[in-house]
Amino acid sequence: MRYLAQFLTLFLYLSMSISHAQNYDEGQVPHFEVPDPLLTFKGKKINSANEWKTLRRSELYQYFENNVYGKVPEPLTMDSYAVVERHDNAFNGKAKRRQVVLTFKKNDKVLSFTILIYLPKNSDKAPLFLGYNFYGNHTITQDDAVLISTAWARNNKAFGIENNTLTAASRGKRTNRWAIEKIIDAGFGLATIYYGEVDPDKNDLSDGIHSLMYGKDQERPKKEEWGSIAAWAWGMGRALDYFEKDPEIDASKVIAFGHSRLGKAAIWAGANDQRFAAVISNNSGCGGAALSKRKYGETVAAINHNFPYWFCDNFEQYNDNEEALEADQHQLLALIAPRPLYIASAAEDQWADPKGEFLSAYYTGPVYDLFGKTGIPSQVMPQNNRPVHNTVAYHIRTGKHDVTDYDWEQYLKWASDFVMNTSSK
Ligand code: GTR
Repeated sequence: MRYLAQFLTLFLYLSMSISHAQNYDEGQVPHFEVPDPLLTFKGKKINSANEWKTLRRSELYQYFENNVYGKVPEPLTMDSYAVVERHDNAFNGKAKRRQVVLTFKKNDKVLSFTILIYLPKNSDKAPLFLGYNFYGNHTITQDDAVLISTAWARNNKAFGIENNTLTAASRGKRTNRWAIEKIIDAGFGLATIYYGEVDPDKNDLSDGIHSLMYGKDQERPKKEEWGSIAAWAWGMGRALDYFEKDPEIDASKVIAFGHSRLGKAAIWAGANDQRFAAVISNNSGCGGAALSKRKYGETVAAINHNFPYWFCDNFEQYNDNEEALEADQHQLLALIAPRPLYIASAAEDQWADPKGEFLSAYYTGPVYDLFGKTGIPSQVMPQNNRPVHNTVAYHIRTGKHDVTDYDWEQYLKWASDFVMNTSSK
């Protein structure tokens, strides 16, 4: 009896660890059929851009909304905004700086977040990149005037963050990820928000923007309702609402940008809101650009296990069950069409499955074709540091999971060609 019990425990342990083991061997990637973006769930073939827009796009959008990211329970518009700080000579006179607080109210609750904006001095109405940061607006620059968030933050010894509180000790700690001067020199603005002000990145959905939408005694979203990624995506849309009111910003040229989990949020923001002119996903991986059905690196089960609050509860039905997904992430990316889309990977970031990110960008091709736009021309991955720039763009650079100057140089060149000069592309 005792042996039987021991055997059963061992068996259970092994089968659990096998099912959660991460695969990094291309030979072990399961064979699967890539779901056709141009075939409706009922089997109708889509033949035109108009059919895509009216028949297919909405059913795919709803699929991702109900099964992956979760629905926003109700629309909520900004109650007010205030430009709390402004200066016209930031970055040695190159840039204008604005800090704008947006406030939301519902059910006797209030939420505010602060957008830090740098705009090129010589532009009347600037295109801009909008992207969240991980540790507060003040970490992206040495600029002393940048306000320090009071929202909850993850402790980080190297950044001097203790007691979940941000202080001046972390000022400028993430300048390496934000090529602000290059962005300004290329004629773009940059807007950033500390994501923890919209929804703290912890396993607790009773706080952040979620809390404004609950009924009496409710503490969790329903199973088809939003997790944190959808909350962050929602915040990007609200920032865009503000940009539409700001005469210094060209709201028709706002590029949603994000790295990693915030790359997942940027893609979902671009899918939700077709006012975003373009989307850039930097190393977004599982639940972002990477194909889930490849089960390479991070899997659906792994991400739901480690971050159970990022997606809606319905997503859990696909743990170790990617076969059951009726749509994969290339179809999420296709929701960005016909707008410019850039997917970037890093060679050492195998957890994010660079090949799965590449193929996902590649498989958007038929949808971009319908609009006469050019996607990724070949199914063969480009070499490291050899970007492919079309309306759909891709690069894999050498190095780790990160955002580097190299990445920004590519984004700026591509955005100048494909977001600013749209006539010929
Ligand atoms: C990892 C997570 C990834 C990615 C990354 C990040 O731990 O597994 O999906 O989002 O965090 O955001 O840096």
